[in-house]
Amino acid sequence: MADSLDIVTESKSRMQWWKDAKFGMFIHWGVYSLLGKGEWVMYANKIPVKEYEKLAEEFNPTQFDAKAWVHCAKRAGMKYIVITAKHHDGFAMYHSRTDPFNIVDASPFGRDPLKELSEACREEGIRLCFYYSHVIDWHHPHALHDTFNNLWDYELEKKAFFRYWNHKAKGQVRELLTEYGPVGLLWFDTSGGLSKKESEAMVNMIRGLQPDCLINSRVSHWPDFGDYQSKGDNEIPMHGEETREWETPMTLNQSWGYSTKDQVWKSTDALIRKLVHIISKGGNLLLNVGPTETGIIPEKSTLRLEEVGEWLARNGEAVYGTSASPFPYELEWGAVTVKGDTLFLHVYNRYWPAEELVLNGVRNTVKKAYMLTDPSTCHHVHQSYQPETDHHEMRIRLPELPPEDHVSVIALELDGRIDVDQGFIQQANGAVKLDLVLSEITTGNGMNEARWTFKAASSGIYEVNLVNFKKSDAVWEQEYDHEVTVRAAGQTIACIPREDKVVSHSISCQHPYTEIHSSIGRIVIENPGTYALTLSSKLAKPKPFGPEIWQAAAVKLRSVRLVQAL
Ligand code: FHN
Repeated sequence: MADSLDIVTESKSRMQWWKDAKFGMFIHWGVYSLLGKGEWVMYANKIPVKEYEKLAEEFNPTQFDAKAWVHCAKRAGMKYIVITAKHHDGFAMYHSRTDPFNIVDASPFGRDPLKELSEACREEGIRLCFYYSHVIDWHHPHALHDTFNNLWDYELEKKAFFRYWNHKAKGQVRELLTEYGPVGLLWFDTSGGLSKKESEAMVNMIRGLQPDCLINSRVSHWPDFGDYQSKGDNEIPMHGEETREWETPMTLNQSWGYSTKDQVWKSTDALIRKLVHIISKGGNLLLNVGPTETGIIPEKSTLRLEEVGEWLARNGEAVYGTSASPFPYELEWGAVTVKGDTLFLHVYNRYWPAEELVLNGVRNTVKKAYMLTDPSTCHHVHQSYQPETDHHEMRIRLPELPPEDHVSVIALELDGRIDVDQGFIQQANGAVKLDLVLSEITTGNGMNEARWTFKAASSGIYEVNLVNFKKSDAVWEQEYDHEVTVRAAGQTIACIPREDKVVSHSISCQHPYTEIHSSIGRIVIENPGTYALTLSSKLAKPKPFGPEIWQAAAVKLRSVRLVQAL
């Protein structure tokens, strides 16, 4: 029997390719693509199984070209593909011998797209991975989820879950692991209602068939399952929020499956910023495309992916195989990654500073600073230290205009292992951002108290704001039905937070959430130095227990942001 050290070592080496890869393609494709209303259309419109089977008879994606899809992923700089082998509609997108409701036996297409993809991926060195909806299955009479079941065809009382689980779910996972060569990763979803024992049985079966195949956390709703944490859809955590490896599944517009109506596309600029932002926090980005019923990835997606790929072709050194930013907070001008003794500063062009970039808290000496796309450049760096406040400041002289499209990367070669002040320190734009997840939280009487210490580099008047993520259907006044109190530097300010400012270009807040700032008041900092700050609010909650699949909270209080006003 392997001891726990062996298990950790095994998991680490199994994970290495995925950790280095950083960027993958998610593909939601199935019979539902015919209707162009997303992958939940069967449930939303209560389409009877018999009618849905007729739709399958019309599903004939003759333009599907596995090589073209794999090239598209490769050109985008993606290193792995996760495709829906079976989504919640129960239709297998491969030739399953376990259940005839599959693309070869139940549609006129007659080809096995997963076989073709596995060959194309092998030729191109891309890891092929499968999404499998193991609990929700609206086609099978005995599939049983804790919430989302087909109750328009079947009766809850007559369901015998084991009949679905042992035959279809386990049988199909076995097929995927035995007939398509090495599988990089099995991506499970929506496991509500699955027992711990059933979750363990699934994991053990996978480990027995392909020990190197990774498993995401959604294989179970019990904590600590799988090799890494799948964040909620479109969710980006704060620094330090995750103790495990993690990945954000993200839509290019607001839908997973093909949708004719949804035209809310993320721009290339936003996509590149989100990619480097996620990597700088230590995560992977799994970015989705929803091909059409004919088998084409929509042009709005391919164009954006190509542009991301062009950027990565020039700047990939600062992305692949890097590790997370050593700063315990978000930097407002961009993101940071690390490789060996080199620090990469990904400066968002929209925040390109005039003349110089100021970075606080780095204790190392910089040996050389250059633009990643032109290592022959050498930028002047001035470093200083204030012993009274233990404050390290670095000023990097920059060209007037950013040299790259979207995000320009500055490489800093340091004199040794990166050493950064781990406290919350004021950034060059005068802001100090205190994230809830890195506070000490005391709970009690409904009103919780979060506490931080921070370093102010200069004296002055500071505006105090709360940073919130508000869900589209949330009623603000129901969440903030109480006064919030902030105490710092011997002063107390209090108010009921309002929705004062909507941040439309938020980097970490995404659909269905919007970033809202609430002004709480002002505090005076008499002298530079270290201060304690406490925040009392019902919404100052500790990290929720267990995996969060559908992001649940109506309003998430993320941070307190101080910014020097005068
Ligand atoms: O219900 C699914 C949804 O259709 C989609 O597949 C996403 C992708 O992460 N997962 C579920 C909801 O979290």
